[in-house]
Amino acid sequence: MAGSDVATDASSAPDTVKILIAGGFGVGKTTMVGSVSEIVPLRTEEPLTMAGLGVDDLDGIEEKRATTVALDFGRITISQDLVLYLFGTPGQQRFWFMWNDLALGALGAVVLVDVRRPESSFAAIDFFERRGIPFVVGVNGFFGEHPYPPEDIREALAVPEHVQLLLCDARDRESCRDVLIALIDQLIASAVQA
Ligand SMILES: Nc1nc2c(ncn2[C@@H]2O[C@H](COP(=O)(O)OP(=O)(O)OP(=O)(O)O)[C@@H](O)[C@H]2O)c(=O)[nH]1
Ligand SMILES: [Mg+2]
Repeated sequence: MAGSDVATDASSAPDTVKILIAGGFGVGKTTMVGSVSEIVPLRTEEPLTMAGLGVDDLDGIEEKRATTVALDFGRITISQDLVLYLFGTPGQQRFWFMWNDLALGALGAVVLVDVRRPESSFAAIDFFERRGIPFVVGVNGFFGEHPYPPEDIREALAVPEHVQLLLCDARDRESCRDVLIALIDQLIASAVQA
């Protein structure tokens, strides 16, 4: 019967969880959402122009041509019971006012760090700590290299011991998926403890 089919479908629908992908300017947030999303991601990027000279610090990201002005949106199915909706934040300080709205209803976050410029993601760590939103730190190797041991980066960014810190590559789907799974594991562990 059609009616009972609908009831069955509703009861077996996966849980959906909102996750933020945050971090400093140009650390690879849009790239990460794009790598891992199983749908064509929604992007709100605008070109970087001469108007940003002296405002946008392109040191280390000289090839960067566009910047997120609102959000990225993607989706990944972790298991038949769990689907993550991913919201990438804008990285530039002039768009940070949007973070509060983007964070509404988020269960957790990935703070992405560019291994060459870790300090650019310090404000993101501070943002989630202050609000008590659980997060993990993903250290994007950028050129596939990880020159510093994770504990040095943890110390440099004062990441607490209970927060997982993982080395990753924002361009690599499996690597990004591992970071998200670490976040889910951390969320489940803290829910069990509560
Ligand atoms: N080589 C390399 N390039 C990367 C990597 N991640 C991102 N990029 C490039 O670096 C630039 C910045 O990446 P984005 O994904 O736009 O960074 P973002 O954090 O979304 O930037 P904003 O939204 O402007 O804050 C782009 O040109 C990417 O193609 C990486 O892991 N390795
Ligand atoms: Mg972006």
